[in-house]
Amino acid sequence: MTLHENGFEIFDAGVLTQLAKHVSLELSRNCTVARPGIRNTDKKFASVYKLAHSKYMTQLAAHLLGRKAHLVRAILFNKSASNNWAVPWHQDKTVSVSQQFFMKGWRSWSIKEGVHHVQPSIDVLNQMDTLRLHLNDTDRKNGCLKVIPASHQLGLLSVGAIKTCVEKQSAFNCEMSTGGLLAMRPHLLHCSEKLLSPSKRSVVHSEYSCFELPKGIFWA
Ligand SMILES: O=C(O)CCC(=O)C(=O)O
Repeated sequence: MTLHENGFEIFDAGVLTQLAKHVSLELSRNCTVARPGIRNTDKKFASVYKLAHSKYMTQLAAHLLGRKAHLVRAILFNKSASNNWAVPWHQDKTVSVSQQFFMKGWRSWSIKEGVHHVQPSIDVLNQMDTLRLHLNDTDRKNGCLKVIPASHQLGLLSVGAIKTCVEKQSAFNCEMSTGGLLAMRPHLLHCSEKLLSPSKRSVVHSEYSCFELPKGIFWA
């Protein structure tokens, strides 16, 4: 299954196991926030910065996109018995940038945690990949990510179109081992369910893009 055709691809990234362990250790010591998603994680935790800028991650992102890629944002998705949550089927349509600017097709500007967020046009999403590093073994019982293969090829979908697509097509459960890496297009339809077992599930979700922003604007 390739990222290009299916919108996702699983890599046996044994090489990342050590980095995953460092991230887990730092988070177990210093991450006290119990929220589904912690934004700007690369700016809050040195081990996540190291991971997101590691040679393996940046080279893989560039290889998958066919051009040099930059980190757009890094989010930690944490699920545990005391911080249990689910997300419905959706597409990731938002990026974060250093300041607001005008560009055709970019809309819905907002500020989250002091950072400008915006929905870019679909051609930008097609020039992005998300690399999700798993910090624990993850399966259906502890809320692994579910995806609808190839749904990124349908473009940006309305709520009704998402419902139809999910009813008609089978979902794939992205069951992964610790240190496993899932690459996906941001607009691949995905969701995840609550934990049904006591084993926690943490993922560092890093988005990269080869899209060239206007001069003086940076991914934030
Ligand atoms: O990690 C998850 O379970 C959900 C992640 C998510 O909602 C997202 O990537 O937008």
